[in-house]
Amino acid sequence: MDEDSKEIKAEDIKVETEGGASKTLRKGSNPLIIVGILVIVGLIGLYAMRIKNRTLSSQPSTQVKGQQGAQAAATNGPVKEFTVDGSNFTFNPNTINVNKGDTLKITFKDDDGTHNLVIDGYNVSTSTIHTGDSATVQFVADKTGTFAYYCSVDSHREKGMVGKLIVQ
Ligand SMILES: [Cu+2]
Repeated sequence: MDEDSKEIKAEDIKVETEGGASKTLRKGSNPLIIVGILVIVGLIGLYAMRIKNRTLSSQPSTQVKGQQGAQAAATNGPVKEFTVDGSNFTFNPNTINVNKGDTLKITFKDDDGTHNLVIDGYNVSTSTIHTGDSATVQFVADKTGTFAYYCSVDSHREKGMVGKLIVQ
C-alpha cells in the first residue's frame, strides 16, 4: 500500500515535471526529509540554546544579587574571631586590634578561677564563668578608639585582668 502511494506520488511528479527531473525529485525525496528533520532538529537546538541562554543570563543576575549581599555584609566588615584566655590575674592576649566596622567574635576562655570579660565602651560583657568554661560575645566594632576590657569580679581588674581593644 505504501509503495503504491509512493508510486502515485512519483507519477504525480512525473506529470508535473519531465522524466529526468522527476527521478531526481524522487531520489531527492529522502534527502529532503533528512534536510527537513535536520532543520527541525536545528530549530529545536536553537530554541533549547535560547532557553539555556536565558537560564544562563538569569544566573549571573542572581550572582550579582549575591555579590550585592556580600557587599552589604562587607559594610559591617568581616567577622574577626579572637580567643582570650583569662586566669588569675591576667588576660592573654591583652591587646586586640581591629578595624572600625569589623564584627568581633570574642571567645573568653577561663583557664583558672572565676572571671568574666567586660567592655564598657561597647556595653558588652560575658557572664561570670569558672575554670574550664568559655563564653562568647559578638558585636560590631562601630566606633574607633581604645576600649578597656577587664574582669569585673572582685578586684581582678586592679590585679591585672585588663586589656585593650583598639578599633582603628
Ligand atoms: Cu577575674
